[in-house]
Amino acid sequence: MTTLCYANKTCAIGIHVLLEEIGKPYDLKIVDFSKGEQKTPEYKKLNPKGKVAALVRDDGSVLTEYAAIATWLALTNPDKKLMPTDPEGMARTLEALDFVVGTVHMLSWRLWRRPDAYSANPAEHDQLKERGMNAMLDGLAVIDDQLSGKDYLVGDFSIADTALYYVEYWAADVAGWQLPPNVKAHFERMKARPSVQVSRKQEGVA
Ligand SMILES: N[C@@H](CCC(=O)N[C@@H](CS)C(=O)NCC(=O)O)C(=O)O
Repeated sequence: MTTLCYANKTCAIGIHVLLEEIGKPYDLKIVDFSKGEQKTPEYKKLNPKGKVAALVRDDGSVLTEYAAIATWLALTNPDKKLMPTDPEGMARTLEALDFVVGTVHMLSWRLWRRPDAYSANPAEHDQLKERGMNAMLDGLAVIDDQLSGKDYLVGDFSIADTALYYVEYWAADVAGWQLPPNVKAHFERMKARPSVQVSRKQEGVA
């Protein structure tokens, strides 16, 4: 049995969607940030980084980091075709995935969401949030161009799309920003997938 350790409405929603796409049994664990559960000794025994997503695999070993978990899920479930297997397609998938996770999420969204992590001075927080929002919208504009004429980031649906889905959810539904047109269409396409609908229902996002 695969267990997903998961925090409500965070980047782990993309891993949740992937597990639904794969369709094998798994357990969902909610790590409640409002109670600081990600920093408890019990959770840090599982993931010393004190973050989600974390995946406990059938052999009991733990895998962390979105890109690593998503790539491992894709490679161990080749019949689900969650990423291309040719060198060019694989490289393009990781390129798109890394941009979403590394730049749009970690460098941009986090600045908007957690200005306190960058400055202890509340007077600076509005400016930091504005920089985060602008960086996020710049990143989404780049992705909008990449999506031109395409349904998904690298052709067919892939692990890069589940990452894009979680930042779309944050930008549109949490922050209330207008998504650029191709990104908005991608978000709607993702929400039409049964896997996303299950995950939204379980998270109370729908
Ligand atoms: N680079 C990590 C990012 C993990 C991360 O920042 N997770 C956030 C939720 S999206 C988290 O667990 N935050 C809890 C905290 O910082 O206390 C990944 O790709 O999985």
